[in-house]
Amino acid sequence: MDEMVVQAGLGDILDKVKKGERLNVDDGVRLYKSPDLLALGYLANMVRQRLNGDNAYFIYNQHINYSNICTNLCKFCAFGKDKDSALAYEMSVAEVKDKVRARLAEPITEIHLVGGIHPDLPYSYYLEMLQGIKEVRPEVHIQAFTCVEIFHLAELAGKSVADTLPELMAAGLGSIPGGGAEVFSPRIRALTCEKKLSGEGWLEVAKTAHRQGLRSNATMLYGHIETIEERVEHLELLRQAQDETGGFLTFIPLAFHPKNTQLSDLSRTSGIEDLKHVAVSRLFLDNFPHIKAYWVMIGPKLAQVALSFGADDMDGTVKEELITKMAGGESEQAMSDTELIRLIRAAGRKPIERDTLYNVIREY
Ligand code: V47
Repeated sequence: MDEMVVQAGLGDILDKVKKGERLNVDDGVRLYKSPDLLALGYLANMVRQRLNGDNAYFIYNQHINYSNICTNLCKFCAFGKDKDSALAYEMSVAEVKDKVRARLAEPITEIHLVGGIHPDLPYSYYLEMLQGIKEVRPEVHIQAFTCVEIFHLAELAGKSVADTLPELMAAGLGSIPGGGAEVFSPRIRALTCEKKLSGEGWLEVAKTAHRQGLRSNATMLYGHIETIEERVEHLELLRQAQDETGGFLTFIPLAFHPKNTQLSDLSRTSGIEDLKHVAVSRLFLDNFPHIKAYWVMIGPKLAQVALSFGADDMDGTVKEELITKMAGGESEQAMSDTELIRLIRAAGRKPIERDTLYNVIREY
């Protein structure tokens, strides 16, 4: 296998990986440019095995997208809608609580709660939504509001992000999901999501949260108009931030789905590209404990294969995720824990049910 990597022209990277040395930006670019998927997979799998052994994680979670009304209207997004659109919706706090109540019989440990940047919902709505979920399900961990939403909530509160986070935490916020990162490059943001919080702003919110003991995830939306160099720059900025705070739990590469978006003339990503992103992120983000293959976006079968290309986590049971569905995602909206366990076992890994912070709930 080592020979295969050398023949792919990646012998020097193999040496670094074996010695546990950090890869540089040029290495990252070369990995993305390499057509040799198996060589990348072999390298990334070596790192995954070192960090996570035979464990492959999943979580029993519930996604709730409380509103799709959004003032940003990013070109890559099919979920966000103008307030006046016939497709716009927003849930009342009572409706969100009903969603949680409806699944009380299931052993859900995490609620994943995200929406758009709503033009007029007040700050109190978000606090009451967190408190309301906790009333219905006191033990559940609420992973809510991307860094972009957190920044918006701080503006609504008329406070700094540092002063807003303790209020959200007191209301029930447990951690922050990885969305809204897109590609940090100002060029990509100007072309696809000019109204959105800058990459710098996103990183600052994440680091502020980490300094207060709040953990968060990170993502990259790939497969649209970004260059390879911009991808590596994005990973490099995440790695630097993680060096500073150590607060990121997992990185999730998100495959662009073009349907119903303003970039609908672009093609969907290929399986090769999806696996390559898992592998390169595992190799480059040496200080991230976990890499997630999000089955909703790349499909359960490819997410399973990704467990041999650097990923150690398949996310969870999900249900009712609308961001991918609106953009043409074809995966089922929910997966049973039995199915997740079956997929992980068939990949030769040990299924571990985890909580949001990667504490082990049950080993299979
Ligand atoms: O922020 C939007 C992306 C994100 C599209 O933290 C799109 O564990 C593909 O961040 N095609 C939301 N992606 C999803 C997300 C996430 C998902 C699962 C787990 C976690 C986690 C985070 O989806 C958005 C945006 O970056 N997105 N439109 C699209 N058309």
